Amino acid sequence: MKLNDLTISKAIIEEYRKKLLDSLSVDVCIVGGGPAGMMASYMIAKAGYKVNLYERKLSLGGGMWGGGMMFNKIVLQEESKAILDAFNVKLTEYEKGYYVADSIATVGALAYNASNAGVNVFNLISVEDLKVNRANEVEGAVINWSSVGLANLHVDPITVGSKFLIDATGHACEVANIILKRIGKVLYTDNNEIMGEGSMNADRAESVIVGNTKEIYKNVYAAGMSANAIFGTNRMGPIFGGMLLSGKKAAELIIDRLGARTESLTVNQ
Ligand code: 48H
Repeated sequence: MKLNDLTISKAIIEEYRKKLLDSLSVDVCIVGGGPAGMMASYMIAKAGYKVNLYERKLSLGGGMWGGGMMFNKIVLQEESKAILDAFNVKLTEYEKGYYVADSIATVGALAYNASNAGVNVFNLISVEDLKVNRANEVEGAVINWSSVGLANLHVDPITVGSKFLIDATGHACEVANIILKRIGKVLYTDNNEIMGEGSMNADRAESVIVGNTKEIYKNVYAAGMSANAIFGTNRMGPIFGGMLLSGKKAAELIIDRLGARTESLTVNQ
């Protein structure tokens, strides 16, 4: 077959344009495509809702690729085994209750299943601000190409509307920071601010992360490492079960409010 370069260009532009227009007003915007964000997006899409996943970098995966100190293996505990099994990620039981997975395979499985489930994935796009109405309610995300920020260009962003947002930005808890900057000290924490993450303690951190996965401001939820940072609890190091369970919990809370039953975790073949 003789290939036409212009058809290739047209195919990319038209298909991306469709995706962009289809994602201007959605049920949920997720900021951050690490393990927590990918997991939440998968569950929300599987439940039949429209969800956008924004990732600043070229690739999804956040801090998962590098395992611990660039040794590309991750540890997962018993409670998260069912999720990895559902995604067909190979696990080795290192010691009773401690499972080891290949970080590359795990990121790949999460990204593949999220995209296949119908998540509108936007890599290379940063959420730089929030859409806030006169009643100080968050109504969506303000997005721009990450390259605009990297090149320090003065280019205005555009806006996307959503009923709910998830801060899955990891240690930086960027959505919570934007709320503090734009709206004030209104977070649903003890001091209404970001309480800051505590020292490394896997046992403590993983035992509280699902509980910390909750609404941080009206219609805005925290998932993953940002949840522990916002509520002032520990970091956990290279154990990733809590990230997946937290993403799942955030999705369940939002699906509940959107008014549907959560589909059981299934993997698209
Ligand atoms: C678009 C953004 C923006 C933005 C950030 O860091 P992540 O992997 O986050 P989690 O919570 O899914 O997983 C945390 C885990 O990776 C980790 O760091 C652990 C377990 N640490 C323990 C420890 O002790 O250190 O992913 C967040 C993603 C990244 O890919 C960012 O690029 C992206 O969010 N991001 N994307 N717009 N404003 N801010």
